[in-house]
Amino acid sequence: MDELKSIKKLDEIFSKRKDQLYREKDEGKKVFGRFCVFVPTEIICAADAIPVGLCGGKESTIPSAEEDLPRNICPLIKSSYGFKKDKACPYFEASDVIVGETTCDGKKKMFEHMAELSEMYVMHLPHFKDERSYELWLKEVYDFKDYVEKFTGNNITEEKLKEAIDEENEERMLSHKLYELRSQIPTPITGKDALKIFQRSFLLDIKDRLAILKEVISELEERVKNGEGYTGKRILVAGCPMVAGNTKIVDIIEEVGGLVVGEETCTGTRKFDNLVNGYTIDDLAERYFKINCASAFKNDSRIERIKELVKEQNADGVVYYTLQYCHTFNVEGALIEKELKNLGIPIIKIETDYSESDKEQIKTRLEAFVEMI
Ligand code: BJ8
Repeated sequence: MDELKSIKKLDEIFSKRKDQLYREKDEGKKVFGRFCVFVPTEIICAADAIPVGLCGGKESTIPSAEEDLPRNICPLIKSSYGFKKDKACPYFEASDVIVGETTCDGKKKMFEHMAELSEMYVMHLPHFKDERSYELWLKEVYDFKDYVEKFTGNNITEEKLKEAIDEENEERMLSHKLYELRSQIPTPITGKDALKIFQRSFLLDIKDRLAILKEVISELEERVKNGEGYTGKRILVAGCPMVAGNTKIVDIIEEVGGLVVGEETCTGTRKFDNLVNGYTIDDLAERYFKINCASAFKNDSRIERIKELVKEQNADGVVYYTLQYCHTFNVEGALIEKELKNLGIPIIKIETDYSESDKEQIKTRLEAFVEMI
C-alpha cells in the first residue's frame, strides 16, 4: 500500500520544527520542556509560551548518564538525563525551564541531578486517587499557573485559557477519531505510522498538530470507504511510554505479522483520554487527575480502560510492554496479566530496554504469541 501523503507532510513539517521553535524563542517566547503527560500544557500555551516533550528514547546518551546515575534504573530516565547532560537534543537546549513531576522514584530523583544542569520546576503528583489527593493536585495546578505567569511575565486570561483548552480538546477528539478508524478491519494505518504521529505530537506546534491529524483522518476515511487497509493479528500495546527514538516493540510486532491497533500508553490513549469539561483551572485539574499512570496506588481504572480498549480496537491480544527496571508498570502488569487471562484475553509481558541485544529473543517470543492468538 502507498505511503500516506499526510505522513510525508508530517515528516516535512517536523523537519522544520526546530528552526520554527528557535525563531519563536528569539521573538521572546519561553519554552517549557516537560516529561510527563500530567503537566497541563494548556497553562503553558495560555501564557503565550511553548510546551515541548522531552523524554529520551535512544540508547546513545545512556553511557554518559550512567557516569552520574545508577545503571539499574529505567532507560527512559537515563536516556533523558543523558540528552541534557550531553547537550544532544535541540529541544532540551531550547527549554528555558524543565518541568518534572514526582511519579516514579527514579525519575523524581533524577530531576535532582538535572536541576544542576537546568532551571527546573517539579510538580508534586499524588499517588492516591482519592479526594484528599485531588485537593493536593488542585493546589499543585494552581501553583503551576502562578509559576508560569511569573516565569513568562504574562497573565493567563480567561480568554487565553479557553483558547488553549479548546485547541487541546480538539486534538483529543481527533485522536479518538483516529483510534476509531484504527478499530476498523482492515485497519487503514500501521502501528508504526500511528506511533510516529503521536511521538511527534509532543514536539509540534498545536496548529500543525491539528492540521496533520485532520489530513491523516481524511486519508484514512477514504481508505476505510474503499475497504483498504492492513490485516494481521491485531495487537493492543499497553504499558510504558514509547517516546521519540524508541519504536522497538511496535517494529518487532509488525515484523512478525502482528498489527498494532492501539496503545494504552502515554504516547497513546493516556495522552488524549478525557476532555477538559469547562474553562477553569479546576476543570483542567480534574481532567489531568484522571490519567491512569501506574505510579498510582490502586489503579483499577487503568485495568478497566485496557479491557475497554481491547474491545474498542477489536484487538486479538495484548502485548504488555515494560521498560527494564520500571517497577510501577512491571508490578502492575502482573495484576493486569492475571485479570486478562481470567477473561480469556491473550496477553504477553515483554520487559526490555533500548538496546538491540534482546531483539532476536523478543522476536521469537512475539512470533509464537502472534501465531498462537
Ligand atoms: S503519566 S507513565 S509519562 S510518569 S518508564 S520513568 S514510570 S521507571 S514515564 Fe510516565 Fe507520566 Fe506515568 Fe505517563 Fe518511571 Fe517507568 Fe521509567 Fe516512566
